[in-house]
Amino acid sequence: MLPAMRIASLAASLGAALFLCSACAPATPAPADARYRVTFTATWSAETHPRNFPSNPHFSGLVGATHDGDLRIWQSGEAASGGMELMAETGGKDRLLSEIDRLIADGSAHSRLSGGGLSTSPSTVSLTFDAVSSHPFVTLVSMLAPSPDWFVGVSALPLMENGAWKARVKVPLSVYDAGTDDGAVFTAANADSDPAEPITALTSDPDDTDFSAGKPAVGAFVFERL
Ligand SMILES: [Ca+2]
Ligand SMILES: [Ca+2]
Repeated sequence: MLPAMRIASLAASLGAALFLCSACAPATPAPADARYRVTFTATWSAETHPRNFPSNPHFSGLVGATHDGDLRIWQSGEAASGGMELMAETGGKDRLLSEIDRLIADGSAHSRLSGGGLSTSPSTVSLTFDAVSSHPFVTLVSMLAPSPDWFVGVSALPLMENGAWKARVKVPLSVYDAGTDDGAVFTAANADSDPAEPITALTSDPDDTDFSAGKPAVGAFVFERL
């Protein structure tokens, strides 16, 4: 082999080695933890939802968790957990937070989210939380009140995309029926569903409420990276 060819060959080998080396290098390091603020803006009013609009519209305290991509704390089409039932029927957070604490102990959830509610609607409230790249999904719910078992929320919303934290995510809020109480109107007396039905987007008799397949929306969550 002529020296010039040998050099060229060596250079090609080196180039290939460098290419391979960079290809084999660990992926871009996971981004650092992120801090988010979620703002819950409720627009639900007698103007947006006139049918039987209640005299004391409000939303219960925000409750949820950050978690991995496999966990579903609630999901349309699946049965509500005991904690989700209590949240959707009374706004109580304790049982759901206990369930979340167990999920944290198991490793599928990372941190609990617990914040204020809205004493009236329309109005707004916000909550700040930290997220880690190993658990970049968020689930967050609030009871629509008064109501039998109706709630708003997100389930396993991804805060990362292509390995980077999202700067802003806006989610319009449909209304879900937890499937755990048979009441048909906002102020219905307790009527435990036996057996319970799956969680569904709320479709109501038009004489009872304006909701069909969970819409019109009653507000939005806006997640913003701080
Ligand atoms: Ca129901
Ligand atoms: Ca019930």
